[in-house]
Amino acid sequence: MLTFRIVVLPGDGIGPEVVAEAVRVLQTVSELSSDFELKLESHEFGGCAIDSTGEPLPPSTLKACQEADAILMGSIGGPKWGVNAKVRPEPGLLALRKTLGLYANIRPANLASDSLLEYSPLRPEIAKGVDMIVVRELIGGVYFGTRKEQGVAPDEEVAWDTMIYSVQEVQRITRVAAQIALAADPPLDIHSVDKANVLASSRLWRKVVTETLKNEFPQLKLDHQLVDSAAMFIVSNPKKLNGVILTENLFGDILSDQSSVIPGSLGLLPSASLAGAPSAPSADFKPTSGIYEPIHGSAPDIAGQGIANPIGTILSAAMLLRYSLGLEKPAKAIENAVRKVLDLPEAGGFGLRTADLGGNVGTKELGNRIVDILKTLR
Ligand code: NAD
Ligand code: IPM
Ligand code: K
Ligand code: MN
Repeated sequence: MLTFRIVVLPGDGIGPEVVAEAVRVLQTVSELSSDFELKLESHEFGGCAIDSTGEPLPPSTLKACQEADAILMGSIGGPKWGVNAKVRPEPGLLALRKTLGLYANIRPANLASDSLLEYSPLRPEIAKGVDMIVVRELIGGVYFGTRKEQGVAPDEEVAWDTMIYSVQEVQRITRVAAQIALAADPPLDIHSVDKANVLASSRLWRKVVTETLKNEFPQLKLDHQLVDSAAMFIVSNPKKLNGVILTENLFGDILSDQSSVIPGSLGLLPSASLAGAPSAPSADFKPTSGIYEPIHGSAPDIAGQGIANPIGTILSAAMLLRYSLGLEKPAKAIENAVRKVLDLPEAGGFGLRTADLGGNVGTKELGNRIVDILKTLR
């Protein structure tokens, strides 16, 4: 029997609420299997860690993450540790990603079920058939370039951030995008998104993406989009961007939240942050650790009410099983259980939904139903 160590970082706001449901889902697949066992342990991270230890990423949490087979995270941050606070949670997340070398952030955006078409703010014919994967560079760009805060002197009137990319950083994320594209049959198209009409770092990006794909993956189809018009296409004609959207850190952050309007809620979308391309679920699977989290934040506006949508976190747990543990079967089972819960002929024929999708079931109830369905899907 294989034993895996999973570090759980619930975080702040709705983080602990949505993570609790994903943890129950993982415990359920662990109990249902005689092939593997998941050992889950929670650690403090983010605002809650600032409150108890003075820092967002305590050394004990970092150490546990470094030793884990995979990390399941909720979300960090909130008004209590807002942009003017001396110590903030967000730098802790950037430090964790950087220390673990997680440069590849994979954010699939598609409809978990066609029954969600009813609730997409886009017209059904626009939303149906959208299947995009945002591959976001995660530990470079303007997030990590040198920056200067505005000083305390009254006449100090500047602050700055630097967007910087090296050839090697662009090459490695391009290779991840290419391997994801090639893992599909037929291979996916790659849409590289930049702002090469203005930014020097984007001109380097475009050149390196073009050369890397031409030299190493000539079979793949590549086009370049400027980020402003790509943002427009995501809500007007998203299928134009079906395939892999390959982009830098900040653009990927923004475009992935935007792409969540297609299935109807930010609460639905999962992510994986990895130190390389995901390994194929096959005999030559190579284990790699990573952080798995919904793409949304701590949602202070609804925290504590028990109404957050746990599906993004539950689908992140499925990605964890697939990419870090090589467990394709339970990953699929979780995805099927999510689809089934959305398709249930209840609540007026629209399936079970949390409030963000126009429904009235709570976080726990939705989690319960997903767990119940999972138990029938062996
Ligand atoms: P947010 O993603 O927390 O929320 C944006 C909107 O989406 C809110 O109206 C919220 O209620 C809704 N929403 C988000 N997740 C939902 C869910 N699961 N179910 C239902 N509705 C959901 O963005 P924000 O309010 O701009 O940021 C709040 C805090 O979260 C900030 O401190 C930010 O830095 C942090 N944040 C953390 C992460 C992370 O931990 N990786 C990601 C994004 C934002
Ligand atoms: C995300 C978040 C983070 C980011 C913040 C909280 C640092 O928005 O995970 O998408 O910008 O990467
Ligand atoms: K998150
Ligand atoms: Mn974000």
